[in-house]
Amino acid sequence: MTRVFSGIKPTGHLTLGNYLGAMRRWAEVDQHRSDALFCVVDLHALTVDHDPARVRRLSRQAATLLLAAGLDPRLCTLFVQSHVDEHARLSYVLECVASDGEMRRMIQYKEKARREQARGGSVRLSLLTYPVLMAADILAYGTDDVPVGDDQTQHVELARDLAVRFNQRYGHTFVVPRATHPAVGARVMNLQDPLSKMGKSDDSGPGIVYLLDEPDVIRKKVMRAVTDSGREVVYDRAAAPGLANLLEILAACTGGNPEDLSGVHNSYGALKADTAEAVIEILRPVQARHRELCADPGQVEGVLREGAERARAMARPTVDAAYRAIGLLEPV
Ligand code: AQP
Repeated sequence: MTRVFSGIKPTGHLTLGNYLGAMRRWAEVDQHRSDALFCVVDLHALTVDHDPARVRRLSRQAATLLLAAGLDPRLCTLFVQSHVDEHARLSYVLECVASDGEMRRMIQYKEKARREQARGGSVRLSLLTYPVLMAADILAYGTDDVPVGDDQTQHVELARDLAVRFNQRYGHTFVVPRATHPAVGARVMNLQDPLSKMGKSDDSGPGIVYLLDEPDVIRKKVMRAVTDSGREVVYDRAAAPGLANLLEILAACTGGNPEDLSGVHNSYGALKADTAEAVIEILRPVQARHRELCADPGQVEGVLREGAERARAMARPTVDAAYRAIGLLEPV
């Protein structure tokens, strides 16, 4: 059975981008068709300026929202990265096959380092090595497929390169993984800046739809989305990125196709109103289930405890094998 691994970073409240680009497919497809592990990757949240209490709160919230979105612990393994030591153990070994140059070429590193510097902060070393830890997350489990939004493709490519390099130098140890993407919703853009991804740690609140936003808030955000000059509703990513983003969101929520949907709206207002209602409808059951789970926090804790036990048992043999292969003496 195909092994699938994917994660979500508790760096902010989860967004519609996280849901359409990743979580929904994890729940609807991946956990049913594969041996799937999903992880709240909290160590990754420490790579930028952070508030410890907030990271803890967001980690719990992310796990709760993943369950609310439909992950079922009878079908998949859900856990928190820092509860399984194998990730950090393997990350160090992979740092020994990665190069400084390939880390500095990572687009997300360049963007986030720039952002940290603009805020007057220093760039943490862990931001540079983040993709290696992500490679460890993936490789520790013998992962075949990594379902992600297309912003993560470069990081999965790095995991592939490190797996191949390690296997060539030290003997076959890792499965070489590949990224898989949803057909629509792979890149949901910021409503106020349709050339930038809708990212949960961005500062532009009005451009981001959060999974726990109230319907009225969603309506307001979508109705105020930046559109393009012109009147006709056309689907053209390059010439009309704001409209294209709305059409893609509507398509991802309704199961349609952005091109066809452009033909059925004769004004920007009508497109926005339909998109807002489609988003509200798709998030309604997730929000309801989230409320139920919040009333029973012991349930979420139990899922995470069992998930970490299962994950540990799955990762340990591969990480031990990597330690032996690279030349470390077995513990006596
Ligand atoms: N806007 C997006 N469109 C489609 N997919 C997205 N994902 C994130 N944003 C979008 C996908 O969600 C999964 C979990 O993402 P993550 O939390 O690991 O990190 P990220 O990609 O860095 O997401 P954010 O929201 O942009 O976080 P920050 O702002 O902290 O960097 C991934 O599969 C991702 O592709």
